[in-house]
Amino acid sequence: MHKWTVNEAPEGLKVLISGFQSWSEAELHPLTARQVAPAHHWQVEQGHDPGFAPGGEAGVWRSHTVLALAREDGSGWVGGALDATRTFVQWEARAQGDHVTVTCELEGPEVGVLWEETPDVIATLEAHAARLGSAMHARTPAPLRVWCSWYSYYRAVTLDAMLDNARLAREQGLDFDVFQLDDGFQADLGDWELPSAHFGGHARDLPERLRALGFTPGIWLAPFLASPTSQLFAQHPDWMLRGEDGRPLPVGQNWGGPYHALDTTHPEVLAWLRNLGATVRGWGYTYLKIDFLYGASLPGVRHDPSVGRAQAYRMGIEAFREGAGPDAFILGCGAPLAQSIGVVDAMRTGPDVAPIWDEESRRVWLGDATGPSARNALHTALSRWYQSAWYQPDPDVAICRRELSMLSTPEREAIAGMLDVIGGLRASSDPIALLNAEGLELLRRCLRVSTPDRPVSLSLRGGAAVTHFSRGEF
Ligand code: 9PG
Repeated sequence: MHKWTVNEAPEGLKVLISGFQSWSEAELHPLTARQVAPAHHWQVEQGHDPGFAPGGEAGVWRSHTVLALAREDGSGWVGGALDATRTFVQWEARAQGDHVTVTCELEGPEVGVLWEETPDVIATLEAHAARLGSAMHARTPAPLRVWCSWYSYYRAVTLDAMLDNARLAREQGLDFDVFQLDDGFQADLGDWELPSAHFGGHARDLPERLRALGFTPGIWLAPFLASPTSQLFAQHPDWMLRGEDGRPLPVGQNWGGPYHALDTTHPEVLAWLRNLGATVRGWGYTYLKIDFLYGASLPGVRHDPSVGRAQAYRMGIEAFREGAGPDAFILGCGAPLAQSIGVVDAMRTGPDVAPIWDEESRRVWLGDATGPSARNALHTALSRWYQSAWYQPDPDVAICRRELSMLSTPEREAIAGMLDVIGGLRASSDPIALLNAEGLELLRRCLRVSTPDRPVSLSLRGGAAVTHFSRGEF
């Protein structure tokens, strides 16, 4: 463990944190405030690191890979790491009377860590992020413009809905590069090759038809998950990550119940993952959104106990990449962030957007800022601006429709502004037929690719911390 003392009154400092995985909170906060800690264990598994969960004590802040302390004038301290391939780098800042104690724990092989005082926190954090990105051979291809089925059709997506939207997008001259099928086409979690009853076809029937319309076919998978009702689970119960009691570990609650994760230290699991990557490529998909990746990185009992959990995770995504091929465009989601550098092309850097601005009851009263909402998505992705050196950031979809949405015009505009500032992937899920002239105009604006902006200051206002970007405030 590394330890430093910052001789500075905690009251004048802000802390910038970035949580474990895509959906975990990243935000600027007053150091003396309390980091939210989730009330339910399933919220810990799905949005936080159970091995390094937020403490929930006032003045104690936990962050993965990087952590910064900032004074009002923009000076302060930045912590970073020189490598995170097989190691979780876990930072904690603790306000203690007239000073702050900062610690950094490494879970996995030893890597270099840096703790630097700086006149310019923003520039130093960017420099740390850039150094880590180049050390880990970050892939940062050109950003893509993606239509994704999730945020309007959810699990009820059909083959016909995909094709109808692709045709309409073409007719309207909307500049999407990719049409991506999300969750709902498959019979069960893990049984990717069996279609669901409602989908109206097989996922392999889609790519050729999308290509004929001029779009790159994309598909969603949760390659590390298996539902207890799946054939995968029935056939290979020994492939699951286990608890101390020897039973397959539940790694979250969704799809109507608990689900399990594959043990990516098992050689048969790695072979199965390679085969899965190759199979969906064989169906004609070259854009692969791989989701719920955190499952393979949770604490648990593994086939090879000598492999740490960060390394186990890395072995899993590397196996999938090998099968998919070097030219597939891979978007990670629900994924440990820095440990994915060099394997993924793009990464979701926040929780899901939803057609509501804020779910305050979950965020404030249940202590969980990882839930779907426009507010959470926007705050989190903006607070990770420097991660554009690690992969192409995906701040999630714009919502331009007025129907099936509780967002006001300024809220829809705020999401559009955030996409512009982040300059990463551009995505939408709006059914094209629901867009009126104003919606189409906003969507066209959201699909215009920009270069990432830099924040101009990290400051405190009325007790709340805000990150100011040069092209707008959120
Ligand atoms: C498909 C979706 C979409 C979406 C992903 C991810 O904690 N949860 O229960 C939880 C459920 C869904 C979710 C995130 C968290 O969304 O981010 O884009 O692909 O899966 O199921």
